[in-house]
Amino acid sequence: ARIAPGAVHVPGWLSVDEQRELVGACRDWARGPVPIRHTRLPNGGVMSVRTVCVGWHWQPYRYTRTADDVNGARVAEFPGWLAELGRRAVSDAYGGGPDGAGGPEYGEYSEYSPDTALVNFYDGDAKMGMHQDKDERSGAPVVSLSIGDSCVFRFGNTDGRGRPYTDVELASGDLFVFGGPSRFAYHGVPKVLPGTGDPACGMSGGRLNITLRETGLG
Ligand code: MD3
Ligand code: FE
Repeated sequence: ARIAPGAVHVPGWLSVDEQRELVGACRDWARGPVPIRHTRLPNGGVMSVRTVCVGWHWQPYRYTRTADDVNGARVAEFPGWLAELGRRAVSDAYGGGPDGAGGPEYGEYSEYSPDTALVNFYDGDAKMGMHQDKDERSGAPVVSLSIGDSCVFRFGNTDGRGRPYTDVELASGDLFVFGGPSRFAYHGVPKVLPGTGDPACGMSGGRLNITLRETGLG
């Protein structure tokens, strides 16, 4: 369903097998070369979610090749199969008939070439405050894949953290693509709904979110 121009939600996009394979890949990345960690914020706080990066290492407010805030190692290489998955995601969301955006008006999905993935793991009371993603030097869409427990995802506007916003429940296997005018909208995760995930998807608790992006860096 189209939530806003360029923002398309495709429930149940990933099969259970695909979810289990993605969880396995995320488990490998979480071990290293740069272990999963609570990102430190410039104001001294730490994020409640744990994050591991692939391709480029994200820290607020920049991307680096090496994790100078963790262990100095170079992050895992961004695999070709994950870029392929991203192209299929944008194509399905934007080309998918009357519910989708209905055409490649927000860029040619055949040229979508994500070079970084941010893997966020939510356990306990982890949440994410309203923010914009603007550390990328590219207006290409962001692809979001959810696995495990469902969450309330809050999709806002480009002016600020407050209303108007729309709350959408994201469940295991759901795809969300944010492009065009939605690319720089404020968004956040006010809560995760414990016990809602199917263990067959590979998560015994908590929520996993994988976002694919183009950094626009060489
Ligand atoms: C809308 N992650 O990693 S995914 C993030 O579920 C992030 O872990 C959330 O926000 C999560 O930055 C939300 C949905 C999402 C991701 C990126 C976006 C929505 C977006 C970028 C622009 C607009
Ligand atoms: Fe974000």
